[in-house]
Amino acid sequence: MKHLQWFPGHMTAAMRMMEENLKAVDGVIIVLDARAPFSSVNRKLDGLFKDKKILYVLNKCDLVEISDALSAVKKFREEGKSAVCVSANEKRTVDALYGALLALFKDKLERNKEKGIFKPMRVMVAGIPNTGKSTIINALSGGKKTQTGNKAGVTRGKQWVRLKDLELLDTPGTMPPAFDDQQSALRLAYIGSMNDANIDFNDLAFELLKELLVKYPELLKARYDIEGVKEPLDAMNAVCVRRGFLLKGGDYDYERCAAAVIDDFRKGRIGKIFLD
Ligand SMILES: Nc1nc2c(ncn2[C@@H]2O[C@H](COP(=O)(O)OP(=O)(O)O)[C@@H](O)[C@H]2O)c(=O)[nH]1
Ligand SMILES: [Mg+2]
Repeated sequence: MKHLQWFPGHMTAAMRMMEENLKAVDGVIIVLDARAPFSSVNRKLDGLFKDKKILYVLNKCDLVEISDALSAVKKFREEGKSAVCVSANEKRTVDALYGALLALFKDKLERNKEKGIFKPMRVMVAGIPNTGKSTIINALSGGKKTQTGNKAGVTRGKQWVRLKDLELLDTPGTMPPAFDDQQSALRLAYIGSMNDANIDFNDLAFELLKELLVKYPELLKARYDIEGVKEPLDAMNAVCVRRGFLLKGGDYDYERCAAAVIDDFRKGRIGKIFLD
């Protein structure tokens, strides 16, 4: 597959917005995708926020086995980082996230209270595109989206969402300027964090099937009713036959096949798949 492209230039404005707001925030939620929690870390953000309290949120945990989610969280914690598993659409986990945020700021909130200060902790919500940042803010705020308007030291027009003890700032997704390896870039493409417009879906589905044939052959077999397939091209062909993705004249319609496979994966229809 040709080298995946990404465009740091498009991310510059978002990075600048975050830098400008850095002074105004007490901490940061970095939202990761639980299907690829290590690939979806943007080290540039980790660097930007190095002096802030950071909570890593592995979101979309409904799309992976709970054991995979928990062992990923454990790895973050072993590095001394605060991390939690969340499914933005599951209230119980969103409540736990709120609890984890309060715990992160417990000392400061208590110190403020002793001084008679009752101002909310300000938290920026950052991460690569499509990890569920906006959904999490909506879930935390119960969809209220109480906007507190402009704040001193904050770029005009910024929308803060006020919760009881917290105030959240949504940010646009930002990609790392470079990837350690092509594997991580591919995984971000599978989960929809890359711009699909720059991606050849046939290649992407081929690479995804290659990976799944090794790691989750039983899920592929169950989803597409394909037996004894070892090679990704054979898997593409078998899916075309099973689903009737055929062109006039009987050739395989790889485009429809690829779109279906990627969509199935993204919606969790192939099963619970952990990529990292
Ligand atoms: N399955 C699942 N989908 C989610 C979850 N959180 C968000 N999404 C979906 O992921 C997509 C991107 O969410 P969005 O909040 O716009 O991401 P953002 O770009 O980080 O702000 C949307 O289609 C959401 O419905 C989750 O916990 N589980
Ligand atoms: Mg968003």
